[in-house]
Amino acid sequence: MFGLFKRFKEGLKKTAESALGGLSSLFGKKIDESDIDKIEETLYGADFGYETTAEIVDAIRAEYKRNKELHGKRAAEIGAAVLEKILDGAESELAQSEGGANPSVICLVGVNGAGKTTTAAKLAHLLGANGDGVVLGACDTFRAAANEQIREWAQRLGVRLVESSRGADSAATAWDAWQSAKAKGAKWLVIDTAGRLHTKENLMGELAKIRRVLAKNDPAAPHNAVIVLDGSLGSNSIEQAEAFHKAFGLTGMIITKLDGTGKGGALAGVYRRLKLPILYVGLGEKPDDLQKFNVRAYVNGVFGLEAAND
Ligand SMILES: Nc1nc2c(ncn2[C@@H]2O[C@H](COP(=O)(O)OP(=O)(O)O)[C@@H](O)[C@H]2O)c(=O)[nH]1
Ligand SMILES: [Mg+2]
Repeated sequence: MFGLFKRFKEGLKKTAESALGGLSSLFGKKIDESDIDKIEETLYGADFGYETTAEIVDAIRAEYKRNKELHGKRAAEIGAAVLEKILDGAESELAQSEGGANPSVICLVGVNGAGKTTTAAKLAHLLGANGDGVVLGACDTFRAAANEQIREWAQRLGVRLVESSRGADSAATAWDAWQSAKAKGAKWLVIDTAGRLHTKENLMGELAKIRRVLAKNDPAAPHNAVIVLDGSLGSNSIEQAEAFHKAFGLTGMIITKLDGTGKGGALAGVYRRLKLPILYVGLGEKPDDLQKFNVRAYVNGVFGLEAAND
């Protein structure tokens, strides 16, 4: 566990700054009404949304009513407890194939630039770190640069890659990738797909085809249908996630770029609405910056609190 809280705290620095409007600067002293108003305003600014902001601030206000000596740090702890409860159930493990006879498939979907390809590579690296076999399927067959980008990652991280020529049928590539993973006895198959607008029906249809082809190999595949969301897009990601969920039947989410944004609060809004587990979060651009989502570490990072065991 060592280092996990620190990693989240580091990655969530910008959100913590905008969420708290410097609440951590109030840690050592008593707060007043205007501080609470400021906390409310800044929680909106970090894209926590109306409901979550209201619940957090109501709890702080209620305590302030009872105790006018309320310190900033205690207020942060109260807020953290509320947020932790909102995110109850958000942690989860990747689903695995029954009995492990077939590769466990993770299919990453989402709009362009969300971080799918980077995340596919990081995830393959992470899953392979303990010796499990991993195959990466390059099913973004639209863009010329797509293959090069994922190939570069695969070479750098030493991950086995199955790709096809540009313009090839992405579902056919998914088929090849599954066959290769099966033949190699790989435990995991991570499939990267082309970015698509959730409003384009034909592209959404292509995802359905990838699913059908995978299911011919293994009716349970893909075991994980995961949307990759750009965490810096704030509340816009809710609409995206809903559309993909409707078209593709998502099982989980990965939220990227939490390090690059002050809007890391949107994660709570997406979870509230979709109630899909947040499997991993992206806290930077390095391979090790993809981290398993941990509610306590996220919440403490947001509220600038230290973890007892870190
Ligand atoms: N700072 C930061 N950048 C990220 C993260 N994840 C992805 N990126 C960057 O986001 C950009 C788009 O990523 P890419 O994987 O190509 O997105 P795709 O179009 O969905 O495949 C790239 O420049 C990535 O380096 C993250 O967690 N943090
Ligand atoms: Mg890509």
